[in-house]
Amino acid sequence: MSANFDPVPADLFTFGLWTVGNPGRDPFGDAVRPVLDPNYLVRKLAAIGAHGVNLHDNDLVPFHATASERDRIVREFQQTLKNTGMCVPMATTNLFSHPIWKDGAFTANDPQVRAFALQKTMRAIDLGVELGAKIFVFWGGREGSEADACRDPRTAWQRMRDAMDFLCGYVRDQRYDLRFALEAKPNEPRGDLYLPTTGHMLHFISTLQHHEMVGVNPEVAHEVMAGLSFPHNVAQAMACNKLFHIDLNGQKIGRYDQDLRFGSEDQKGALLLVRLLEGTLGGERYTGPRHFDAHAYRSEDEAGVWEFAKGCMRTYKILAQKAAAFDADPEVKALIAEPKDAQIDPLLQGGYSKERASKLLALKIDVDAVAKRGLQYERLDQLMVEHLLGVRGQ
Ligand code: GLT
Ligand code: MN
Ligand code: MN
Repeated sequence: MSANFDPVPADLFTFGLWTVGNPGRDPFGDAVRPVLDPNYLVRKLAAIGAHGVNLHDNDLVPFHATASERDRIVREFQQTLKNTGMCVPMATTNLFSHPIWKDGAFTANDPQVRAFALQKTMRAIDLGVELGAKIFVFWGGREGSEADACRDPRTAWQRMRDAMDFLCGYVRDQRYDLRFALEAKPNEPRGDLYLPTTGHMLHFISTLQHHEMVGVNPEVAHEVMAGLSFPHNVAQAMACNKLFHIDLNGQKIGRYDQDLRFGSEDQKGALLLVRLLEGTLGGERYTGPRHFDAHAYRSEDEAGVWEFAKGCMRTYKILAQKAAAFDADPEVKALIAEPKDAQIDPLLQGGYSKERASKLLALKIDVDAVAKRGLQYERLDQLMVEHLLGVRGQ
C-alpha cells in the first residue's frame, strides 16, 4: 500500500479563501495574522496540491467596491486561476458580517433587509457563475434569534422558503448550471438558528418549489456542536441523494464553533466519515469536492497556516487508506457479515402485501435464542481502534 499522502488536484481538496485567509480574530481578541491577498492564497493553495478555492462575494470583492473595481478584481483573479490551474467549485454570499444583517437576512423583519439580501445574493450568484462555480452554498448564520418574541418562527420558515424559491427561479431564468447546498448550524452567531441540523434542512428542502436543485452542505463542527453523529447525518443526506457539498473540519462536543484542522479531534468519527465518503464499505462514493472549512489555531503565523492546510489534506488521505484497510480486513469482514435468511429476507423488502403479512405472522421465531446471541461489537470496535493506532492493517 502506498505511503504517499501528498495531495494532488485529483483528490479534489478545496479550501475557502476565508479559511487559509483567516487572520485569527475571535470575540475576545484582534487579528494575529495579516490579511492576505486572494491571488496569493490561490497560488499557495495550488503549490500544496489543492484542487480549488471557494469564496464569499466579499472575500474577493469588498462590500463597497464600485462596478469597475469589481470587474478589475474579478479579471485579475480569473488570470490567477488560469495561471495556477485552480478552479472555483463553490461560491456563497456573505449575509452575516455587515451590521444590516443583525436581525437576519432572508428572515429579517424589515422588508428592506430581505430585499437587499436577495439583491446581494443574485449578484453573488452571478459572480460565482462567472468564476465557474457549480455549487452555491447558503449558510444562514444570522437567520435566528435571541429575543424569540421578535417574530413567529413559522414566519421565519416561510421567509426562508420564499427566498429559496425566488433564488431557484433566478438561477433557472438565467439558465445557470448551478445547484444550491444549504448548511445547517444549531447556534452561533445567533442564540438559536432556525434551521439547526442537516436533518431539518433535508425536510425544509422537500417543501421547496425546485427541491431537485437544492441539497445540503453539512459541516462536521456544526453537527458535533449539536451533539449529533456527523457520519449519520452525512449518510442520511447521501441516502436522499442530497449530499451536494461538504465542510470538513474538527470540533470538540459542547464548544463554540471551533473549525479545527480536519481530523484533529475525534479520529474515530473522522475515520467513519472518510469511510462513508470514499465508499470503502461499499455503496456509492461521494464524488464532489472535499472542502475544508477550518482555520489554523490562533497561535500560528503564516507558516503555521500552511502546516494546517497540509495537515487537513494529509489526514484525509491517511484516513482513506485506513478505511480501505479496515474494510479489507478479513476479521472485520467476518464480524460485519450480516446473517442471511432466505425465507425471511424477501418478507422484509418491498413494503406491505397481504401475503407478506400473513407469512410474517406465521413465522416461528425463537426470541430467547436470538436475544442471547452476542454480536461481538466490542471486538469490532477494538479492531477499528487498532487500525487507527497503526498496529493493524499496515
Ligand atoms: C463561515 C461559517 C461557515 C460557512 C461559511 C460559508 S462562512 O465561516 O462559519 O461554516 O460554511 O458561508
Ligand atoms: Mn461551513
Ligand atoms: Mn463552522
